[in-house]
Amino acid sequence: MGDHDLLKKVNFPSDIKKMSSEELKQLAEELREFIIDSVSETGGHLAPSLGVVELTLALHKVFNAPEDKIVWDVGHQAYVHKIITGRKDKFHTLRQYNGISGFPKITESEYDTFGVGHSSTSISAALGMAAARDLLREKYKVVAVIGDGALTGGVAFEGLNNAGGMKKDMIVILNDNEMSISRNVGAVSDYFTKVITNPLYNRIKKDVWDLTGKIPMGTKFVRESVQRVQDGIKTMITPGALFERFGFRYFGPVDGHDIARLVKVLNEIKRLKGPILLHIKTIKGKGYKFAERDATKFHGLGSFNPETGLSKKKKRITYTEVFGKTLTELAEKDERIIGITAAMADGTGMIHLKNKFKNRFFDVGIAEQHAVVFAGAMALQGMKPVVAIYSTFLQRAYDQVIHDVALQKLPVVFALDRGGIVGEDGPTHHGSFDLSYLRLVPNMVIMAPKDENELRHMLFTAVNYKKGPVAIRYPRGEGVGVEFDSSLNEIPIGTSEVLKEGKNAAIISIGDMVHPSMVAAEKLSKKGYDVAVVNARFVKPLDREGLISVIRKVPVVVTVENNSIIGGLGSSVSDILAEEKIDVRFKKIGIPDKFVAHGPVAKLLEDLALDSDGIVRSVESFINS
Ligand SMILES: Cc1ncc(C[n+]2csc(CCOP(=O)(O)OP(=O)(O)O)c2C)c(N)n1
Repeated sequence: MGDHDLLKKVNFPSDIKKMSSEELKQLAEELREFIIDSVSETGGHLAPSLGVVELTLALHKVFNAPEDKIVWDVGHQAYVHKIITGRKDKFHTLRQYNGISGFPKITESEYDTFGVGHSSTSISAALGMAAARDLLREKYKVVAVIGDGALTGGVAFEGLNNAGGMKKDMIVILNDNEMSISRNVGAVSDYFTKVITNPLYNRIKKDVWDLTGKIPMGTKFVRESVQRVQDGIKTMITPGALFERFGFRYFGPVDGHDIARLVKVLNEIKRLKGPILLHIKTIKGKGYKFAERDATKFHGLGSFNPETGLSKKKKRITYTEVFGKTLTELAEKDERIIGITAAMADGTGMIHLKNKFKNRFFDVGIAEQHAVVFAGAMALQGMKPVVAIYSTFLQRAYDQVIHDVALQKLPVVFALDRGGIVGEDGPTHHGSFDLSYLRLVPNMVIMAPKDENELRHMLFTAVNYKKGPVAIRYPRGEGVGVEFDSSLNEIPIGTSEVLKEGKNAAIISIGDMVHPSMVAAEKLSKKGYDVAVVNARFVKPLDREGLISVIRKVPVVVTVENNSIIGGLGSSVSDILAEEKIDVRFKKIGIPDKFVAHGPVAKLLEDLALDSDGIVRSVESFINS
């Protein structure tokens, strides 16, 4: 690693204001080394941040943050922003327990203008700021930075549409690297590629930029005429026609790694009125050969060896892999099974289906709402859609789950990966709410497997269930390490299983909490307590009869779930107790009514007393209270 002579001197944006283009270029290289080195230890979103080093420097040189507002979309690319806004010395704590967040966070820094983690919100947030600014007669600039992937999300278009109509002064920078996590999809992305690779466009691109990229001068009449001609030319031959129709003035595309050019262009457009869109072209993972070669792997990853780019090997198969492989296996036998992902083919394991049955795999872009409606319609027409969406991102499509799928009893399978605490990505990404938010939806079947083997049976059960939607939620990361059964069996809907009998207390547990509950019961038995353990398997329909018969045999019942304590498994068991007037001492263990910070999953679960020792403590003290 170099000496980082320039980076040493940089802590705040004021430190780069006077730097020349040459110095900024050098600083960009130093920043890349610094980030690669640090993220190889902490893990994180490497390739997105490497792609916007020059853009971030240019933005902070030209605009005056924190007065001017820079709004990052998703926020996974904001590492340079963090480093040069007072957090260089804490950067090694990125995503670590008690360390700085992997995403912009308003409580972390005044330079982080809006909390983010989920995609496609930046234009709406920037417009909200611009509207508030004007009402309060303030003067600052507002700049949203959105990726071409994030632009596939509907909310981004809602923001564009509203912004173009409101004509507020604001700038949207489109960071186009042709990648979402995998290659970007959809008509807008195709359109950019087609226009930009068009030979006519390429021949006159430079002249057009020179002609149209400057602020019109002269009298009002000249200005307006020039403007009209410019707009006409641009609409014909630049990729900006789309944005011009949305009421934005379009500039670009500009090489997003040419820092001198970026600074010049930003200085020019900064003074313009109305909604402006600047289109820049960047390379995801720029400057780190492994990330440039495989931007999907380096989009977000755990620790790795910076010399080789190799990640640490996982010990056991992950739930994601088991899901993806089982789905593909099922799809081999049933040609009506199709897979849908909202831009997460790799993250959800759908990639296995894509590799085998390309025409039965649908990447719809970062468009969870659309994914769910699309799946509903597919189901109605006789297909068996399996929609794999991370628990936290299905929140986006809640109304579609209710209105488009459940209300019509459509047999859509929701594979909810990353259910429960997810770790380093933190509160924007924990899947803390799904059991609760799905439980109140009529017609839903909700299950959660105790291990990777049960996940296979649940998926098999789900694709064969015809009466309505089924959600299977499972955690991030490695399975428990159990053997797989040789055949797949349907689990009767709404049945629990008693894993251990006991007379002092019963633990009713679900999903990834079943295994630690069993370990806790063993530890309790060494302390002289005879505790039963039930794997609830279903939150809906709950195994009413089965659970009542267990509950009636013990004086103490404890439910354990890696889900909000409000509205999940514990709440549904407590409903039964009230309805049946069962007199038993009852306690719910789960995620309390707060947003859980980031850190390693094991540590966070320990803090929440959701590890086996925590369960032992809770059960023992409750028995003795
Ligand atoms: C609602 C939602 N769905 C999915 C994701 C997961 N996700 C994070 S970044 C990303 C791709 C973003 O692509 P782009 O905006 O082009 O930025 P790039 O990483 O290419 O710089 C996805 C799908 C998310 N953050 N939010």
